Amino acid sequence: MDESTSTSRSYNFKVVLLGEGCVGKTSLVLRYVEDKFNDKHITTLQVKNWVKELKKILGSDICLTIAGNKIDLEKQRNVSSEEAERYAESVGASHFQTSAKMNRGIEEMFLELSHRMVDRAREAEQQKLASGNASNVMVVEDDAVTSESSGSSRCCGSGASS
Ligand SMILES: Nc1nc2c(ncn2[C@@H]2O[C@H](COP(=O)(O)OP(=O)(O)O)[C@@H](O)[C@H]2O)c(=O)[nH]1
Ligand SMILES: [Mg+2]
Repeated sequence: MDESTSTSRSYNFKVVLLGEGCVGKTSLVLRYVEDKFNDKHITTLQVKNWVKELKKILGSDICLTIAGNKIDLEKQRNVSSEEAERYAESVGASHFQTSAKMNRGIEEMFLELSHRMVDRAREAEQQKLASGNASNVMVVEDDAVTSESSGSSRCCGSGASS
């Protein structure tokens, strides 16, 4: 069987968890990867406007999931699930309610995310094949040196003029 159509094909994806400090990012990963929960907090960087930033850097070629964590603390809820749902939809993200402490929603969240990432990777492969691009050909642009020193004229202008 052709490797690209085989179901045993494996992919590697990078998953980034963003959010304010103390929301439970580390706890979600710890629960998912090691099935553990720790009450102690390990400080990590605060990230503001994260969806905007992420899209600015990576474009729209990303799979977004929003986790409303700590649902075991429902009484202290700050954002209604309707509001969270609406926001998620507006940025094209999936939305899950989770609890790293009680182990709720985490398996489902990462599974759904994995499915979307694999689907997207397959689509990208199909498009590549359809457009006739050989996937093992890498295009290297080498005009960076000339454009660096010549200011406004980008190419062909730095040598002798005829
Ligand atoms: N009650 C409750 N506490 C949680 C949950 N997830 C994380 N925490 C606690 O929230 C604090 C911050 O968690 P942490 O994973 O370090 O947050 P991070 O800064 O986003 O990585 C820690 O004290 C965790 O024990 C949860 O689902 N429920
Ligand atoms: Mg952390």
